[in-house]
Amino acid sequence: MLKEFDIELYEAIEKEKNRQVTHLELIASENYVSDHVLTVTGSILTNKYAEGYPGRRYYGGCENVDEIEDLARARLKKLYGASYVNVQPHSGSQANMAAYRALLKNGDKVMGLALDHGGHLTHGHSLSFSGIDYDFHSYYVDKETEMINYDELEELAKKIKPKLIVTGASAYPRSIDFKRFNQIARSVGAYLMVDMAHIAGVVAAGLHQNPIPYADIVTSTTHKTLRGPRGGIILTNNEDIAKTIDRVVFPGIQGGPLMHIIAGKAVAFKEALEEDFITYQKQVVTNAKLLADELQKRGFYVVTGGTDTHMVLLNVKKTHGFTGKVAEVVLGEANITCNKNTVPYDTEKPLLASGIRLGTPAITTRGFKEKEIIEVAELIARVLNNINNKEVILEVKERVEALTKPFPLFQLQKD
Ligand code: DSN
Repeated sequence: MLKEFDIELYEAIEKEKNRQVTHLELIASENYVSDHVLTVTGSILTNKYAEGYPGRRYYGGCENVDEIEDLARARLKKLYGASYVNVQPHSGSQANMAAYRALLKNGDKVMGLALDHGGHLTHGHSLSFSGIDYDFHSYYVDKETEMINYDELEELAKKIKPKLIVTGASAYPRSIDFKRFNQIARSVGAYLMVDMAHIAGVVAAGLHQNPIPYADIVTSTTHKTLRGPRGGIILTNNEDIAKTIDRVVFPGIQGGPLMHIIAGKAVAFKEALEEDFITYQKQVVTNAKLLADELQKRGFYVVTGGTDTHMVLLNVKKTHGFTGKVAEVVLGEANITCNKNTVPYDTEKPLLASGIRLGTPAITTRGFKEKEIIEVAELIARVLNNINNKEVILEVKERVEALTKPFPLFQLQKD
């Protein structure tokens, strides 16, 4: 029907569908949602205004969406063992904005992991609202180990005396000790906030320490390892903070919640509570560890020497002499999608970067196991060892097609 009404848009979506089906998706923050999540997020729920919260709305006719939001909230609480949750943030950035506004006043001191060491824009970058509204001080990973040095962090926190310490990362492949973060934050009288966006699925499956017992506020997106629709969530065990968060999200930052997305979140949380999800996450981590090993065997420099999560960070500048941007573009020509990424102590600007970030959530959803991961590592190496050889790139592109074909993507390939 869309084809007849709007051919330009239809064709653009078809092209994107084809790209998702034929490319090897290695962006660590992406995933493929289930047919159920797709159905619900494209449903009639998009028609409903529901400003407020279940039972306390500013619009009539909210009895059904109340039920939906309550389902999402109950499932999310169960998934992480949290007492209070807010499922309305439209994104991870808005969830973080709400968390800061709930705990801080403009100008308050905050510590966050530097962007080029794995942190997120909203952890204090000067161009983000976070760096503009608050007095952010970066902490860094250790130059040798490329991992967080908790003793140094503690020393820094004693000097800076922040009101809040933020942890969680976008490009840090190792597990994070939230318990230790809690001890450090408490020792200087600071709040602790954990942005678990990247590892939310790994945490839900019990394969990474759960931040809920240790953090005053936990934020996340729902579309990365958690494999839900694009959006944000906030969790806490503190009733007073929970009340403030609700006020800050609405009416503080947002108006009407996206009820179709909240319904999609409810589906994703139900999926994440199933046994299959643990099996999936175990494979995600196994695949990432194997990818790191196989790339190391092929001469690549894996930042921190490996991974504990879904993510592998390569410093290609160190081993191959070209930037992450070059690597991203050439891999793209072979239908391998990833993103350039700065590495700790990078001398390149973020738009060039010395590294690339790879992730296994999407290809694992697709069904890739050890055998396919070894082939993925080989294909990456073939391309990056031959960036000027068009024949090799074409040959890899054909191998990518052969590798992905036996793994149809839900409805996309059945249409
Ligand atoms: N842009 C996301 C990522 O790729 O990690 C973080 O928000």
